[in-house]
Amino acid sequence: MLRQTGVLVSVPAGARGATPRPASAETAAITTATVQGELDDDVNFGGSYLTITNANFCDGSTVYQIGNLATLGFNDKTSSFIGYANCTMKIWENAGFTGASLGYVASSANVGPAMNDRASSVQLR
Ligand SMILES: [Ca+2]
Ligand SMILES: [Ca+2]
Repeated sequence: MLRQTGVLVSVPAGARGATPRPASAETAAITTATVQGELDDDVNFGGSYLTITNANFCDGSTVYQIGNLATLGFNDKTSSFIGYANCTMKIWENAGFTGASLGYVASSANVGPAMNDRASSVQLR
C-alpha cells in the first residue's frame, strides 16, 4: 500500500473492489477504510484494476487525488472507472491534473477514444 496526497491506495490480488473487503491481516490496521473508487484497464470495468481506498466518505466537495498514477503502476491504462461511497471521479490525461479530462462523473463504462489508456492522474470528491 502507498499513501499519496492523503489517499490510501491498495492493489489487491484477489477480489474486485466493489465492496469494502473484510478485515484481514493485511488490512486489519485500517479499520475504517472505505473503497472510494476503482480504475479498470478494460471497458465495462474489466481487466486489471486499481482500487482507491481512504478513511473518509466523499462529501462532494473535499477532493482526494492521486497526482501520478505511474507511481502505482497504472499509468495510461484506464479504460473505465467507477466511484463508490458517493464519490465521483475525474481522470486527467497528464500527471498533476493537466491535459484532457473526463469527469467528475460517478462512473464511466467506456472513457472513449479521447481518454482511453491516457489517464495519468485522478481526483475524487
Ligand atoms: Ca486499458
Ligand atoms: Ca497520460
